[in-house]
This record gives sequence, structure tokens and C-alpha cells, in this order.
Amino acid sequence: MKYSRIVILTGAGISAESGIRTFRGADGLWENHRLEEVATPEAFAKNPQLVQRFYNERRRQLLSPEITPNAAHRALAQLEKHFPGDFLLVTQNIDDLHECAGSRNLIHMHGELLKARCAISGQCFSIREDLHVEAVCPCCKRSGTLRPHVVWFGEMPLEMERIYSALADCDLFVSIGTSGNVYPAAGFVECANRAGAHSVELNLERSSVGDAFAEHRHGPASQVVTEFVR
Ligand code: BV8
Repeated sequence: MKYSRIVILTGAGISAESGIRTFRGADGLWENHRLEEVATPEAFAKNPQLVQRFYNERRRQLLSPEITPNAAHRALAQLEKHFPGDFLLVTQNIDDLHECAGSRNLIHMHGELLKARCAISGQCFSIREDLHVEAVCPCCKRSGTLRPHVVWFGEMPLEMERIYSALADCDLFVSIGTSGNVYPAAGFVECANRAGAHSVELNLERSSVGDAFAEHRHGPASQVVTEFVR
């Protein structure tokens, strides 16, 4: 591969073939609520049980044994392992399938489904059998202070400085399995183009920001990603 600094962005589409529903594929609906109505601090303040149910249901699905990384996750982990240059994987997904496939240099810009965060200290805890979000917080010993460690609409995504710095310096930007509907992630391709990088969209179909990419390969991620990294 003739590149030396790669940034990859993934969205829900890379986990679709592992059995995790995408947002727009399911009309972005859950119990007749739009994602933008459930995944917000206001929704959590107004109806914490509804929001907890939303995340508990997705956590239960993610932890079921049949949900495993697919060939696209594995191809990215192999690329990172053998690529001699700089490699950064930024995911919008809150599942742990990239880690399970072996990816290491990874940023979860929208947080992680399997973690809870103390609203007081900001400390994060892995959600396990004996620690769920409704439990007493291990650090402040109070109940009601834990929340999903997830970035909601209107909240600042994580590690944005590190992401923008990598985008400003990359010579290859690859976007995989994202509809390009959610910002600031949907704007990353413009940053890469300004850096003079080659930009590639690997997706089932052209995304909302498809016109900004120099190259497109459409098809299921398990095929187009494995072919691209070959
Ligand atoms: C913020 C965690 C302020 C929760 C999520 C302009 C600039 C800045 C902000 C905004 C802006 N305009 C609007 C905003 C506000 C808002 C926003 O973008 N709203 C949208 C609805 C218009 N953004 C925010 O609020 C963000 N924060 O702006 O803070 C700020 C910003 C910068 C600086 C200072 C302050 C926070 C957004 C994060 C919200 N949290 N997730 C949870 O998951 O429950 S977003 C959530 O939805 C996901 O993380 C993901 O990002 C998004 C879903 O998008 P996709 O991953 O693309 O999934 P989708 O289903 O849409 O598409 C799947 C794609 O895969 C499809 O294209 C499909 O064709 C394809 N596909 C399907 N199967 C396959 C496949 N591809 C390949 N193979 C297959 N088999």
C-alpha cells in the first residue's frame, strides 16, 4: 500500500453482518422513539428508565454469544498489525467488536456500551454482572450517579483533538459503514480532503456525504473491506 498515515472511520454498517442492527436500517426507531429522542441527556433526565431499557437491551444483544466480529473487523485488525506507518481507527460504534477482532489503536468517539460513567467523578467502570448502570457507584458510593458511558446528541464526542490532528496529517481516509448523517463524524472527510488525503467510502450504498469522497466501493463491508485492504 503506497500510503503512510491512515485514518479509518467506521459506523453501524461494519457491525451489521455481525447481527447488530444499524440505526437507519431500523428507521432509527426504538420502541417508537427516534434515536435522537432517546439518546439525549434530556431524555435521560426526563425518563431514565426508558433510556436505561434502550441501552440494557442493546447490551444484552451485544453480549449474546452469536454476536462476533465479522471479516471486515478482522481485516482492519490485520491491516493495523502489518501496516508500517501511522494507523488510527475511529469508530462511531459503541459495541466492542473492533477490540474483539484485535484492533488496538482505536477511539470510540461516541463512547462504549459496556461501560458506565460516574456523573460526579467522570470515572468509567466496565459493566459486569454485578455492576449495572442502576447500581451504587463504586467511586462515590451513591446510587443514581451512574450513566451509560455513551455520547448523546448534543454532547461533545470523545478525543476530538486527537482525531482532528490525525485527520490533518493523514494521506488516506477510509469511511466504512456510515450513512454520513451524524456530525461531527460526517465532516471528517472534508478535513481529510483539506489535508490532501485520498478519501475512500466503503459502504452498502452512497452515503449522505458520498460526493465528498474521491473513491467509492459499494457492497457489504465483509466483502469491500477485505478486498480493499488486500
Ligand atoms: C455534537 C451513541 C456539539 C449513542 C451516537 C453540525 C455540527 C456539529 C453537530 C451537529 C451538526 N448538525 C447537527 C448536529 C448535532 C448532532 C447531529 O449530528 N445530529 C444529526 C441527527 C443531524 N450531533 C451531535 O449532537 C454530536 N455532538 O454535535 O456536540 C459539538 C460538536 C463539536 C464541537 C463542539 C460541540 C454527537 C452525536 C453522537 C450521538 N451518539 N451514538 C448510541 O449509539 O445510542 S450517534 C449514533 O448514530 C451512532 O454512533 C452513529 O454515529 C449514528 C448512526 O450513524 P451510522 O453509524 O452511520 O449508522 P446508520 O444506521 O445511520 O448508517 C449505517 C450505514 O451502514 C448505512 O449507510 C448503510 O447503508 C450501511 N450499511 C448497512 N449494512 C451494511 C452497510 N455498509 C456495509 N456493509 C453492510 N453490511
